[in-house]
Amino acid sequence: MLLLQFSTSHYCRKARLALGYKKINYEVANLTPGLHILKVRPITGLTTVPVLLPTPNNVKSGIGDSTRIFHYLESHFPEPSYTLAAREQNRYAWLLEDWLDESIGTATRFVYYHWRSNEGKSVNPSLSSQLVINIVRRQYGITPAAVELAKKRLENAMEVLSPWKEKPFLVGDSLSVADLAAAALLSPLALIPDYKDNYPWLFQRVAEIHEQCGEALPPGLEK
Ligand SMILES: N[C@@H](CCC(=O)N[C@@H](CS)C(=O)NCC(=O)O)C(=O)O
Repeated sequence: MLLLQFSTSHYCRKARLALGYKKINYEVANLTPGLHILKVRPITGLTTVPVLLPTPNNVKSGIGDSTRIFHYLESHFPEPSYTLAAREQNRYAWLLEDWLDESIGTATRFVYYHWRSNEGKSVNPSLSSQLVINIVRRQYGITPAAVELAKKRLENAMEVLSPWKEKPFLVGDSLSVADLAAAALLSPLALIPDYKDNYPWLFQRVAEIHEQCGEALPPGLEK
């Protein structure tokens, strides 16, 4: 199995968490942002990574979008499962997964890249890094006004994710797609002191899930 990815993408991290949770052997191919389109569009019709190739020499098997990758893995590698036994709970876990993917992962991206080009510039002040960050900001329309809206969405997300304060699972009594998606899509915030200091419970769960999935901890949480 081969995962086409950007090494720093939180959506690719989301796919890796699912692969790791299910203890599947896989290789990664790190693509160059921009040029990646030449590789992935003919396979999936999309311009985004991650893309999973269950059979690397048959590109027709390619699966684009991390949510579709979750579904594919659950149907082909059922154990260990991230489907919840109670149907209502499982439905809610997938709803959270979709919201995390479509709304919160994007909000994280806005807040993270804005921070990297301002207070967080010292993470990598090199011209090449700042150039890439500026290209990303322009590509996604990361303006100060949009960043403010993203911060509000993240504030609301902390309320929705508050079950993590009391127990290791967002829904029900076992790990679900909601836990995997949240652990990946909020992980870039671990580098931002305001988030790291205000939401210690969040990053404790993010770290626990990474450990359970055999995935290296994200920047800001390494030991
Ligand atoms: N909903 C998609 C989002 C994936 C996504 O936004 N990937 C970004 C990297 S973090 C990407 O490939 N961007 C490049 C582009 O849009 O051209 C998923 O879950 O796979």
